[in-house]
Amino acid sequence: MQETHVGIIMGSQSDWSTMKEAALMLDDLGVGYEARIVSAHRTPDRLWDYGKSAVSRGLKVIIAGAGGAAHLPGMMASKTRLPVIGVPVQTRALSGVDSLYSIVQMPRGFPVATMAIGSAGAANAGLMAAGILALQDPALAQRLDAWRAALSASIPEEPQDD
Ligand code: RP5
Repeated sequence: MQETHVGIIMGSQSDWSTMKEAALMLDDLGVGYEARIVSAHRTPDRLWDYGKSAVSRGLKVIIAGAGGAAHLPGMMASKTRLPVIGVPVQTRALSGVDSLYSIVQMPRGFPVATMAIGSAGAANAGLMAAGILALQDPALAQRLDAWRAALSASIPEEPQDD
């Protein structure tokens, strides 16, 4: 059975359609993960417990997605020394710029590796987590190299008419 090395957390059920992109990427690359709803505002005790136990439970990277006043990635980074990759979820009111600004402007000492807004950011978060784990996992490094090569090979040299 795959060990669970990545924690995918999100502020709400409504974030899952975005954060699923990270999960699908990890599925493709054969990386074990768990997905949990952990809200900085609605379930602060859950956030606290998750951050406190992350290292001892064997997690190595946390991907945290949230929208709007997106405090989850930063709060998680303040609670664990594990690398935290932040995904700004696209909001309706401000198109995710609010999420991006909330996540990216961390004070010195508590970094969050902030991805692009929305599903591309979530997919890249999966790739980033895999890249971190691949530093210590040669088989995963090979799978990641193969994934990247396949993506490159799929890009045609010349544009086609629609
Ligand atoms: C944030 O508020 C969540 O991360 C979500 O992106 C946003 C809206 O949440 P819901 O009202 O859809 O539950 O905490």
